[in-house]
Amino acid sequence: RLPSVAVTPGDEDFRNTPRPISPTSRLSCQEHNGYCSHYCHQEPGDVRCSCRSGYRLSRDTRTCTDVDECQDEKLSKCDHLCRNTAGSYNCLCRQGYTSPDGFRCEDVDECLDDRLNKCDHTCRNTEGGYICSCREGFVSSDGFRCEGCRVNSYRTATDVSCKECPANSHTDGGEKTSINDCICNPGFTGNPGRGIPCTDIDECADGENFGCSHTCINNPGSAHCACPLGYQLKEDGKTCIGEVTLFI
Ligand SMILES: [Ca+2]
Ligand SMILES: [Ca+2]
Repeated sequence: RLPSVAVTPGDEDFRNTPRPISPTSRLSCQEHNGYCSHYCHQEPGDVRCSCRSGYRLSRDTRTCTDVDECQDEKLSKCDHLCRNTAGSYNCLCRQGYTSPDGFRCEDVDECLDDRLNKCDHTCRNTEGGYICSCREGFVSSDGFRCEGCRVNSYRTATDVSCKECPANSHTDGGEKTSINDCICNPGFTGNPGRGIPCTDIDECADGENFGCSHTCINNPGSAHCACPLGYQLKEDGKTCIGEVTLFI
């Protein structure tokens, strides 16, 4: 056997080119590259074709066709997705992953990249993504931004959303972090932080009848004085004065 002669590879496609039919005709690499798609090797009485890497010689022994590496696990080593190309293939990673070597896919730590991390407060990296969370006293409506809990509500680190203060209690502002921030409304007594509900104070039972000269009427959050028929409450709201003449 003569040594193979490599001929300048051409990208010509001879599939549609009529060529002499072997064996009667003697092919030469000098003529139309021996009708080889890629490489032509001159051999006694004939030529032998070969292909560039990533291609396979077709059954006609002349034409080179692309190898679909993605269909063969022995040829492609993609972690996630494989895309066949002419003569080769590419690996692709799903969103949230990056490839260090063009084959493997590794999770991106979005929390370490200010362009990727959209969290207002706390960022936690996850496989394929990341999760934002808000500090206590704040809540997120879109999963990224954090808004303070409104007045009369609070959120602890373990609460999913802001919780309303118990009945008859309030806070002195927003962004509250604990039920301890809920304080009883005026006229109510209790301690929500200790589980004691805020209940109405009976001001009439203070031993001084709330300062009323006659009748004391308790009501939620307060109390007021009242007078018997024929009496009138003075401007102080406490004292009933004189018998007023009734004109009937
Ligand atoms: Ca290919
Ligand atoms: Ca991630």
